[in-house]
Amino acid sequence: MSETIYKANDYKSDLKPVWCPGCGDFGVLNALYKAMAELQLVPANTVMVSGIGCSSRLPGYVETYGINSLHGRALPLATGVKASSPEFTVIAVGGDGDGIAIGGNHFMHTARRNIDLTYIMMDNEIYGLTKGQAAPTTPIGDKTKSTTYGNPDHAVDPCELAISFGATWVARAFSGDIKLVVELTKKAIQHKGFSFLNIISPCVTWRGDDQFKEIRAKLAYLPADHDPTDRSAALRYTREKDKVTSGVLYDVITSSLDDEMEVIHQKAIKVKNNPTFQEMISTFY
Ligand SMILES: Cc1ncc(C[n+]2csc(CCOP(=O)(O)OP(=O)(O)O)c2C)c(N)n1
Ligand code: SF4
Ligand SMILES: [Mg+2]
Repeated sequence: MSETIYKANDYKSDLKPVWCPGCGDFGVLNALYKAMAELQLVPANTVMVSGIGCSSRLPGYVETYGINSLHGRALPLATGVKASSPEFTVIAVGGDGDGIAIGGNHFMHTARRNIDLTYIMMDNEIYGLTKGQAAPTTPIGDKTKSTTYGNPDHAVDPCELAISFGATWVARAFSGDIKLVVELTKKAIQHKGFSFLNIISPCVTWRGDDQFKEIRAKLAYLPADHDPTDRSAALRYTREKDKVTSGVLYDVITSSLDDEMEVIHQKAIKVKNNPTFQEMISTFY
């Protein structure tokens, strides 16, 4: 029996993206198709999960299982999918608003559990879908639909948050830098544990065409001698002002949620092999 070889086009669904022409999310999607083909991900063993937002439409454009869920809830749902079906490759995707504003609490707890899934954030520093309100990533002073005199709030850095929360693999890229986005998407999926890929993905409609130019002007790459196991160095690079530093900032190996659950499982089996339902329930009394 001949084995199926998947090409990038095989991962395209019948739905055509409804994103505005020039939206940065096209770059993320095209890079994802390529990365999936290079990894030969089996569509029937892959689940894409998102929240709500322009970027959260992405699962609909990929020929795998997909869930376009509730605003800010991609990560708890992805956790449920992975915990119940560990053999699946689970990729959560969404926007900066979805993941850091309403979903910020879930981001923290999913990262610290180090569950083996990938989280790709399409970061345009704005709420795109709801017509241009400021997000937690919007720079201070920027004028948006909700901050007409300038944003009074300090912005947060998603990579700094991810490292602080306990993510074991953290990287940044720019959606116009397709080759790097493909490479980092592959690495993120291959990482055992919670991997977080922050992709700066311009919103041409609410941040203007200039966002591409502005990001390109700030684009920087981690030096070849950067040690991704060095947490302080990773935090130093991600905090650099006026730079969008791309590459793998942080990469460490520690036990993942399924490793820890297996330890508990083994302990429980030692106490009582094949317990009855009543015996299991009685352990809670
Ligand atoms: C509970 C709830 N609150 C608010 C909304 C409205 N809402 C939908 S998408 C969104 C923000 C989207 O921004 P982001 O996640 O950055 O995605 P983008 O559209 O920029 O890709 C908001 C506030 C909602 N759908 N559900
Ligand atoms: S509003 Fe912005 S983020 Fe949404 S599709 Fe258009 S360009 Fe992309
Ligand atoms: Mg956004």
